[in-house]
Amino acid sequence: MNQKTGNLTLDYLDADLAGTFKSTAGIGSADDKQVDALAAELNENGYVILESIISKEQLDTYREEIMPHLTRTGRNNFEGDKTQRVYGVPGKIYAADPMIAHPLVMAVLDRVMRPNFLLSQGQGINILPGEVAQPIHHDDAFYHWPRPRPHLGAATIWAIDAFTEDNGATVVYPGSHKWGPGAPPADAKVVKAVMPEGSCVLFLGTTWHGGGGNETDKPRLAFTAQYCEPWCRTQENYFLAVPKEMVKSRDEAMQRLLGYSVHPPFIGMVNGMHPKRCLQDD
Ligand SMILES: O=C(O)CCC(=O)C(=O)O
Repeated sequence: MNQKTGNLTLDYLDADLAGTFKSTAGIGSADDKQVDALAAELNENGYVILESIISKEQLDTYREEIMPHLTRTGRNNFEGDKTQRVYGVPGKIYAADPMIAHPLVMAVLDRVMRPNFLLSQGQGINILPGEVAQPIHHDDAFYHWPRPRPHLGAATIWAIDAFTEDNGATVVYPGSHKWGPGAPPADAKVVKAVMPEGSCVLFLGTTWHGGGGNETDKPRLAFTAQYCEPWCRTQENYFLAVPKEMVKSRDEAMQRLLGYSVHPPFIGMVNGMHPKRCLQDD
């Protein structure tokens, strides 16, 4: 606080005021040059593909644990008549955590989002044979703020099965994050995020994209993690969707992403204190 004028100063707005639980912003770790290059590509094209960055063992564990939860197909054409979805994944299993808090993804997001960005949605998606293409969209659309504008979020879609030309690979419109209002023009360039299993496509919340149609006879299994700026409302309410015991047993990175963190000076506080105190009091 500026004592003379009584105005909040910028220093105060950015200060980590918490005494006990310091900020865990900057949880990513990767080679700086690699991260610079990926962030530049993301800012230029609106998306980037990170190839083969989780292990076969992690993929297998996720597949085994998510499958019992994929019991329902969609309720509308956005969710997809032949697409199984499960929401609130961090409240059901731990096996998506290596994707949600992947160090390379975190490091790239640290370059394009404010410190202490949050997880906004964690969803399992299984596109079944015969599914048609999902309506294209950009994920930030529900934050009603006119385009062109900066992104307020970003998302990963992880290929648990390899994404191919014809099994429903995510379609992405390069450069569309810079577009103004309205749907993509008919002649807009579109690419398919064809990638090996264990890879993800990372795109900005303003980038137009959609799930592809599955013309094969096998499902296309994926996991998507969406992130938002630390001052935005998250799509999923993790305080209700993730049992406290499951939060307590997670590392600091996951706790922060699930909302047990503060965007300085005080967004996220509980009774004027850091929300992590609520993990201690019982
Ligand atoms: O499944 C995909 O490839 C994309 C899914 C998507 O964009 C969504 O459900 O919002």
